[in-house]
Amino acid sequence: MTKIAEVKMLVETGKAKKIGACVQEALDEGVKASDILEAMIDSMGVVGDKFSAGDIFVPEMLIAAKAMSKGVEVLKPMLAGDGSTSLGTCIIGTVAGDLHDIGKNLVAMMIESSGFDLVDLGVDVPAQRFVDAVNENKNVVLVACSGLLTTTMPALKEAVQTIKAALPEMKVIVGGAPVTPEYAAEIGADGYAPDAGSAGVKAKELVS
Ligand code: B12
Repeated sequence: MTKIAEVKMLVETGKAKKIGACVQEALDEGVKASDILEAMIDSMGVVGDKFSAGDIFVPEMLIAAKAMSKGVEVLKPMLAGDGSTSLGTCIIGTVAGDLHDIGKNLVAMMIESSGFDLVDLGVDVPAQRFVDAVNENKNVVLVACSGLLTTTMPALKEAVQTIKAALPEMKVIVGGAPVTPEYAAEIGADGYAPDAGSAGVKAKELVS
């Protein structure tokens, strides 16, 4: 089995203890960090499909997520930039009712590496908390909201509308698997990106 296939298998079977070493071995063999990340994201798709099909349940999704996070920890130094410049502060969080954070964490990493200072509010963030965080932190230029469930898309809308009502000039970027560019525009967000790499690029575009 190739190292990358092994990494995928370790994510799908949720082997958090073994994955760090395996990711490191893949890197040592010359596999690119971005290819390893892509393979792990693919694996989370496989996990989601198995969940939809009723072959696995929430605990298995959770251990797969833990394994993915451990793998990302090893890749982080290769994927993130040096953060030496600052375009301002970005507040990020997953909206109320939603506990998914892997995608949000990857987006946070790429926005940070695009030159922003980052304040991560975590998951299940009430709309007003985004506004409070803008007021509590210095030089906030962007708020990024993540939503992974169709049932939390209304919470995404509430977050954007609460931010815009309190802070009309603040730029807001949204994303997450069920979010489309059309939905982002409809709820009044300034930007949308489908993945972490393009989130970094879009974030920069929005504030320049
Ligand atoms: C892992 C996982 C979990 C874990 C989460 C652990 C964690 N720490 O994150 C746990 C077990 C907690 C979980 C719980 C649930 N989950 Co879940 N979960 C997943 C799974 C398998 C992977 C998600 C993931 O990490 N993907 C990998 C990352 C890298 O991708 P991503 O999140 O999409 O992020 C990328 C983009 O969307 C984008 N992006 C994300 N955020 C943002 C933000 C901005 C600003 C931008 C620009 C871009 C952006 O960039 C990211 C990086 O490239 C998905 C299946 C799937 N295919 O996604 C289901 C999935 C999302 N879950 C689902 C469900 C149903 C649930 C539960 C309701 C199950 C239950 N019955 O309890 C609960 C809900 C709990 C809650 N209240 O949130 C469904 C959602 C269906 C739907 N359409 O609403 C999915 C799709 C599974 C399925 N096929 O049915 N889950």
